[in-house]
Parts: sequence; C-alpha cells; structure tokens
Amino acid sequence: MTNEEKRDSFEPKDSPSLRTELKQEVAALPEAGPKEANPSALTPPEKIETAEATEQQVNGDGSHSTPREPAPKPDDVPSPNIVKPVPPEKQRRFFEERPLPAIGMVPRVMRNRTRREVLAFGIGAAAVATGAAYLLPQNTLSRLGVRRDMNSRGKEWLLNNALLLDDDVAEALYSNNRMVPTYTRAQITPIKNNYNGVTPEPWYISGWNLRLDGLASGLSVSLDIRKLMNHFSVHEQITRFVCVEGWSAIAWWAGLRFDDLLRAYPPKSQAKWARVESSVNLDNSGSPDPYFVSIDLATARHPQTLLATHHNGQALTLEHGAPLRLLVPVKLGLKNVKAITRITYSAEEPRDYWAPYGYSSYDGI
Ligand SMILES: Nc1nc2c(c(=O)[nH]1)N[C@H]1C(S)=C(S)[C@@H](COP(=O)(O)O)O[C@H]1N2
Ligand SMILES: [Mo]
Repeated sequence: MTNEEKRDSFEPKDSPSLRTELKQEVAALPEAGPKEANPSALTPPEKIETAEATEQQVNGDGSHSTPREPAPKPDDVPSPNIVKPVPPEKQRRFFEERPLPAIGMVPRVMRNRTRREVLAFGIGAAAVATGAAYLLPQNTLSRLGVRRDMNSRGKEWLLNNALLLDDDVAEALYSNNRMVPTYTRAQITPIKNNYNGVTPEPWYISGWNLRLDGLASGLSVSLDIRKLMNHFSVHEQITRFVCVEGWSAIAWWAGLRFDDLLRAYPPKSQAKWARVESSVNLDNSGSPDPYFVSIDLATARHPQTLLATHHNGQALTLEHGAPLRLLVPVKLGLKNVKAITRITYSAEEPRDYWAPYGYSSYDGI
C-alpha cells in the first residue's frame, strides 16, 4: 500500500455525510485564475535582518529559529489540489480585518513584541511599573505599594519578575468570550508543514488512538478516530495560525471541540492543565522525540479550541498532523500539537517541549 492508500483506508468509512459535505465545500472554493496562482500572492515572510537575528543564527543553539525549521520556500506551499492560493479580495469591506503583514522575526524579538503589546494593553501598566518602578511618580508607586528608594537588588528582583508578571497579566486578560477573528474562504492562504524534525511516516496511523489520563473516573481511556468523529459534533472555522518564527497562515479547520471532549470525559476535579503529547514525533535524524505542550484548561475550553480532524475540507494529511491535531488559535503555532496521541490532565502545570529553549509556556497571541 502506498502512503496515500494507507491514509485513505484509515479514514472512517461510516461518516460519509461529513466527508461529502466537506468535500463539497472544498469544491465550492473559488477557482484561482492563472495570474492569481502566482506565488507572489502567497505572502512569503519578508526577511528582516536584525542584529539579533544574526546573533541567533550564529549561536545555532537548537532554538526555534535554527535551520531545523528552514525559512519558508515556495516549495513548502501545499500542492494546488489541496488548496488553491486565493489572493485577498480586491475590494474589502470597510470594517473587515486587513490581513496582517507577514514579518519575519526571530523568536526572541517576537516574544518581546508580544510582551510589549500585552503591556500596551492598559492593565499591563502594572507590569510596566514593576519593571521600571523607579521611573514612576511617587503617588503611582505608593499606590502599587512600591517604595521609590529601592536598592539595586530590589530593582533586579522587579525586573526579573516583570517577565513572569506579563504572562500573568496576559492570563488575567484572557477570556473565553474573546474570539479570535475568523476569515472567509477567499482569504485562505497556504500553510507550510512545520514539523521541527522529520515528518512521521504513516506507520502509526492504522493503530492510532487517543489516550486520556487524569480523568475523574480514574481510568485511562483510548478513543479511536471513528469514535471521535462519530460521537462529537463537527465544528469548522477559518482562523489565523501564527508561528513564533514570524509566518502566519489563514487556514480552514474542522474537528471536535476540546470542550466537548472535556465534558464527555471529565478530568479529575483538581485538574487545571492538560499535557498534550505526540509520541510519534521524530527529531531531525528520524529518532523518536515526543512533542508535548501544556495547555491550561480555560484555553482548552475556549470555543475555538478544536481537536481538528480536517484541514481545507479533507482529512488531515501527515504533514499537518493526521489524524488529530490540536488547533488552538488563541495560542502560537507551537502549542498546536500535531498527531496527538495522548492527553493527560493534571493539577500542576506540566512541562513544555519548548520551555528549555526559553519560551514562555503561556505563548498567547
Ligand atoms: N507533533 C508536532 N506538533 C507540532 C510541531 C512539531 O514539531 N511536532 N511543530 C509546531 C509548530 S512550531 C508549528 S508552527 C505548527 C505548524 O503546523 P503546520 O505544520 O500544520 O503548519 O505545528 C506545531 N505542532
Ligand atoms: Mo512554530
């Protein structure tokens, strides 16, 4: 069997309605004319050469921006039978969201930027005050309970804690009611395969199931894809996917809500976190390298957080995480675990694959 056949044979045979429906919707995608298929419409990230970018590359410390994830090339664009690149509509309605320019930024720059934006948000003023307390007027400082005559150790403590504080501020600002923008089909853009290591071969597909641990029942549950697709309603959404490396894509996903899974298989009462893992993940040389992230349960319950089974109307390809991936548009791409094999609920925040590389584990956008 070829990989293609294996993938096809794995798809549940008894959910024709969803599949036909999704296929039909794909057929409804507007045709891209020859001019529109021009790769220039694919908005490749602009290369920004900053001192920091150079430093990051020279260090080559295995961090997120090293050659393990090469810059997107035109070849990374999915073949046109998956999704036809469609340029933004010529005339946008006034209130419609404009696409953000894709800007290449190294992770560190991006992290700082995210922080700055969080801080600029208003409540973030408290975090700014923590970092630069000695610049603020005395009455503001007193309100914050900070004495102006701080010694340098005090300042150092505040600066160190400012970094942690803005994750907290971001978390405090988080709301399950705040939706990320959704887009029209005409705004869909190509999305690259961003497996940091080697894309896994389809060997795991036929025996795949999702294991759940940390449940209220105290049991381990294994669900196959048929069960997941038949027992939960399907939600679809076209949302922006943002990678910390500085590219983003507008993509159309469908799958079940993480929230529905949580309701059907409730976690133990103390649980506040989910560890979402792909045990079939490979490193660059093809050796096993499990990929895992922490997701707080509030984020997991967000209505736009999906366990996606489909992309652009078709079952997920290996490149995008067949048969089930996390789609969490309120978080950076790196939290969107592909080829999930296991979800474990816990009271304490679990470890995150990227934490040793200096990433915040919050990774909100
Ligand atoms: N299993 C697994 N999931 C993963 C990754 C990975 O290396 N392995 N990379 C993450 C990163 S950094 C990004 S940006 C997205 C990319 O998703 P895509 O390949 O579908 O574009 O997947 C995320 N999920
Ligand atoms: Mo990423």
